[in-house]
Amino acid sequence: MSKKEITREPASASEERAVLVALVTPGQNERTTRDYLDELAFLSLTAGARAVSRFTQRCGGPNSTTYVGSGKLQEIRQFILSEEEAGRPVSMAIFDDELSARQLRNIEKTLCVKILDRTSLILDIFAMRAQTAAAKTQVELAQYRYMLPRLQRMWTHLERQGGASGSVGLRGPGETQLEMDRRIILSRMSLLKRRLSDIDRQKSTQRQNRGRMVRVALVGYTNVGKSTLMNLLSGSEVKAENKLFATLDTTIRKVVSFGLPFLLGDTVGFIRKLPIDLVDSFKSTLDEVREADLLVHVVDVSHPDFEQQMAVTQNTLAEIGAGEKPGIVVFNKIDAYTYIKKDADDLTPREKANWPLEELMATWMAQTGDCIFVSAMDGTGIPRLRRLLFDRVRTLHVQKYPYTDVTYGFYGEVES
Ligand SMILES: Nc1nc2c(ncn2[C@@H]2O[C@H](COP(=O)(O)OP(=O)(O)OP(=O)(O)O)[C@@H](O)[C@H]2O)c(=O)[nH]1
Ligand SMILES: [Mg+2]
Repeated sequence: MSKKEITREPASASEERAVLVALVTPGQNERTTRDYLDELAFLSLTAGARAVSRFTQRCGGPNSTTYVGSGKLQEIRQFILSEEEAGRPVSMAIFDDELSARQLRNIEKTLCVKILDRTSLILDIFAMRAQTAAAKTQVELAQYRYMLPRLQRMWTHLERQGGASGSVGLRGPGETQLEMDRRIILSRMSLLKRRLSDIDRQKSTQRQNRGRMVRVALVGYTNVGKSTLMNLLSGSEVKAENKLFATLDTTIRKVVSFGLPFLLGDTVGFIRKLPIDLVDSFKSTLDEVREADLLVHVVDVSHPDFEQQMAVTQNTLAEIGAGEKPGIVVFNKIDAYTYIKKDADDLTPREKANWPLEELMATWMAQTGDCIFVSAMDGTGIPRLRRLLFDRVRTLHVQKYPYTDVTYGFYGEVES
């Protein structure tokens, strides 16, 4: 069984139009696929392309040559052709999972539009967002890492031509070109790695020179409000917007809470299906997380999948070796929390989507003491968050710098 949903929304002149493709498999049910596609649509919008149609296919797993079955691929092709005829050209197809060189080659041949997958789309956004030398170098390295195993597809047509005509001369350049490309990329990659290790060294010296202060890092899924909280707590002006991966570079600010100074860092957000290779490329950015004394895990409680987003964040933290760090959980955006109220005579089992905020709060509070519910938007709970942070930072400070004489200033009244 397959399903096609078409949303015809007007695209602005400069905006590209895209179709999205995903699978429903035994390990990924229809609802999860829909959520992934919602996120993919948001990612593509962030990159500058409006998703005009979604194609899903129910199957045992991705087809090794074309990802979806050939019938589905034809259906997508028909849609692209009909849009073209109607004067609304679709310029790309975005697949929700990482595609192999072979899949890319075959799909491209059939659909004749640009083919992207989740990873290359994320890389594209990263490239757009990178500001500092460190971020730019990291993105370029990640792009080459992605490109290298897929290089061949660009040259197979030349090799095939050569093979068909039996012309060694034609096949030769194809292979040589491929070899050359590989060599150029590999040497560029080692240059980038060297550059990154220089940057790492500089950063680590900078970190050592930061003085005797506890280091706190804001971590969490992308778009949950980390930068907004950073601005609120530190009085800085880090860019915060309703786009994925607004922050790519780590920003560190000194915050003085009730007289006690500490360092607060804003970091790159995490996302589902982010290949570990890519996470690896962002080592410099993630060092801030790895070396923090306390992690503030920010969660967008108004997002229907916030629990899954929390799990993704925890897994990513574990992958980078920061899974065991002390932390607090900040459930943000409580102003936007909504639930479906059930009628008294509705006897169907109640789900989490039907929980009022108070119930959700009580459940999480019972599970973990170190959590707090706030709204960075309207300021609810922020004084309590400051107080909780202060308490945790003070404890860590005393442990880390037992002989430092810290005179704590004003403790202040904390609103409840
Ligand atoms: N309703 C509501 N929106 C919020 C709240 N906090 C942040 N936002 C909005 O959420 C969006 C994302 O906020 P950011 O602070 O950029 O989120 P981030 O976690 O830094 O995102 P990335 O850097 O992209 O990973 C922005 O449009 C904010 O205005 C809140 O408490 N309530
Ligand atoms: Mg941010």
